Amino acid sequence: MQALIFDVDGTIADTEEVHRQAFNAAFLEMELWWNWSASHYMELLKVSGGPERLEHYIGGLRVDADEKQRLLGLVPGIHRVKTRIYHELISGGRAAVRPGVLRLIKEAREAGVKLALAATSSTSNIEALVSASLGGKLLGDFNAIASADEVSHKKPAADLYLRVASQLRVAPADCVVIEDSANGVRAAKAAGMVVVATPSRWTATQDFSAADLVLYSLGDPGAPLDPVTAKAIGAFQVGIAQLRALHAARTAHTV
Ligand code: XBP
Ligand code: MG
Repeated sequence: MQALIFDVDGTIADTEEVHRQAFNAAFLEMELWWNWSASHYMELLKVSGGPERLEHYIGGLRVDADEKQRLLGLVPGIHRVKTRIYHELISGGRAAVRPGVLRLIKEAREAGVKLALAATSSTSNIEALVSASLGGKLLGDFNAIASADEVSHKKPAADLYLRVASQLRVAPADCVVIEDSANGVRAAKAAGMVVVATPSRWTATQDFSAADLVLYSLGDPGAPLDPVTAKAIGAFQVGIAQLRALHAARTAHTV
């Protein structure tokens, strides 16, 4: 194991509630009488990427073809307003960092394991989140940050993870990924990486059968994993040692 790659939204912090609020606030500001409920947003999250999610939603509206085209033409503007509002909300500290993330980043750095972020969202969204929730200085801890702006195909395509592996100069098979969504797991597996899924409340019902390990949390001293899970991985929290063991077990046969 040479590198640890974190997905951002839903993995580092529960940002999807903030994205949902930003979408709804953008709809209000632009006098589009749409409102995405939490249950509807859970469905919409199966489409990676805000613009693509908006297009998917518009595609399902019962309006005539001309109105649909007009609305599709508004997507870039809606997404710009949504992103501005997202930055305002996220910089107010709306998204709590998930258990184990800060601890694992520190452990990886101390163990000489390279660190990266691979997000379907934009670079500006990643920087806003990391600055607000992880502390701006932590941005420097990442050897690579790849975002949706830089690839032509978003998750579940492998592009983002292949890009971050090449930025790290590490073979994909030597990377371990932490992901909260089925699209993200599929993308990392398509890139040939070992993946630990930590589903969020938004993705809990998705299919994680492709993941190498599924945990509801990475655990922390203050939020230890339950005894059954702890027995399975040999610790009450996921550390670099557990990730190394998983990586070794999952890559032993591919000599
Ligand atoms: C996150 C996404 C993004 C966010 C919204 O996926 O799919 O679209 O939901 O951000 P991942 P944007 O966790 O795989 O990064 O509106 O900027 O897309
Ligand atoms: Mg995610």
